Amino acid sequence: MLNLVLFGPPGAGKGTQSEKLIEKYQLVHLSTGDILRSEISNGTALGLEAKKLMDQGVLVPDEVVIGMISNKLDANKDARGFIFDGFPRTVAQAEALDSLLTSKSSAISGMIALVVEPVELEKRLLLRGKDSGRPDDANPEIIRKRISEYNSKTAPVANYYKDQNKLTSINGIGSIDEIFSSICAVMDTY
Ligand code: B4P
Repeated sequence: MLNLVLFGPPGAGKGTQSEKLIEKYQLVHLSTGDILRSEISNGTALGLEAKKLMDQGVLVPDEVVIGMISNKLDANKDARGFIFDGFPRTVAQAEALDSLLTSKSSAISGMIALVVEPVELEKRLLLRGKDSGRPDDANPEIIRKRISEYNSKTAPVANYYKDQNKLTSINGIGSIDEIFSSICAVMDTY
């Protein structure tokens, strides 16, 4: 199985690159952001709770997203592998993911981290906010809150994988196709 963690701050291009990667490598795309937004649009209890937090730019509790990922792994038993996009976002989530995969005799193949500086992130998210309808993209203060959540809670996840010799960082600035080629060069070593 090929299991990739695609990592980076909000707006780094994780969702954008995942779309291209699943097509090329025939993997299942698991985006916790997308799963949460689908809970919100379906008006579930989980979605209502998550919306309050997401609209403020803060993370949803670990147990909620870990449960969602566990369900998705069970529902895709025949997958060739997974792209984890926006997950894990805390060290506790990374530890839980390792346990889930170990229990299925699998493991993370590697983490690819997209490196983009905050000024560019804010620019991209505000641009997307103009027509995405996402409340968390529309307001510069909320975007800054998301970047600060990333710096305090999510950035340490990179060290978790670095310690396992599984981290590769890639420049996330440039054309979407250039970045995709750099990611594929790493994918092909797995
Ligand atoms: P996500 O949905 O994961 O939101 P994101 O980080 O903003 O997405 P992404 O990084 O994929 O955006 P992309 O680059 O594709 O999370 C939203 C919220 O959900 C979080 O704040 C949190 O509250 C909650 N949540 C999700 N997962 C969680 C978890 N595991 N634990 C707890 N809470 C969780 O796109 C950005 C824009 O840049 C796009 O418009 C794109 O077109 C553009 N772009 C992409 N590549 C570009 C390039 N090379 N050049 C120029 N523009 C580019």
